[in-house]
Amino acid sequence: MITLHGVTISNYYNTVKLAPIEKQIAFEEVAVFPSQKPEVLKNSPLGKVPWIEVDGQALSETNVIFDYLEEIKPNPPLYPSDPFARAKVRELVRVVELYLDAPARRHIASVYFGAPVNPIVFDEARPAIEKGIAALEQLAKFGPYIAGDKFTFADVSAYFQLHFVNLHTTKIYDWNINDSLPGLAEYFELRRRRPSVAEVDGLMQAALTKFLPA
Ligand SMILES: N[C@@H](CCC(=O)N[C@@H](CS)C(=O)NCC(=O)O)C(=O)O
Repeated sequence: MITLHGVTISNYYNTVKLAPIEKQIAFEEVAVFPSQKPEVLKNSPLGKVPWIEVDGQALSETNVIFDYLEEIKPNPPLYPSDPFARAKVRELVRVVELYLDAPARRHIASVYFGAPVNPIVFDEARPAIEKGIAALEQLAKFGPYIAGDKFTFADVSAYFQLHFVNLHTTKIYDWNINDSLPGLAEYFELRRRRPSVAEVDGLMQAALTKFLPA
């Protein structure tokens, strides 16, 4: 049995949680916050969530967990079989993580914990997110899925990561990224109609409503 460790307010946690649901792999959840405590570090070397535990061994990093799940249960597939199409899905996952989630995340202390906005981060993060959005606009197919006509790991990743970016840009810049990327609002809407996404998203929204500062 796989156990998934992390918290419902974490976009990465929900991203990884969606994957076994989609692949119909049984798992259990263990609630744990990211931290530098030894009991977390021994499982997730940077103290981040999520990680999964399989037969007493821990595995961290979302895209690595995606690959592992695909290998242990190839069906239903969440990567295309064609090697180039598969690499394009990985490219989307990476662009969203490195060039959208990461710059938005610089505001996490303000958005999640109510800290004052750092003026340097305020000036630096927005242009970085704009670059990420331009990259995503070039790569996203919205056909209707983000990598084309099949639901893939790129959708598993994009839904929660982009939601997280929007939470930050809306709060810090009064900027809804749906207004900057044609097709994104419709994409969010469509994805929310997928039962697996609706289930995980509903739990995340409820947890965020309780957790986020007013
Ligand atoms: N690269 C990691 C990122 C995971 C991540 O940043 N998780 C956040 C929660 S959404 C976290 O644990 N943050 C605490 C920290 O960075 O110390 C992955 O792909 O899983």
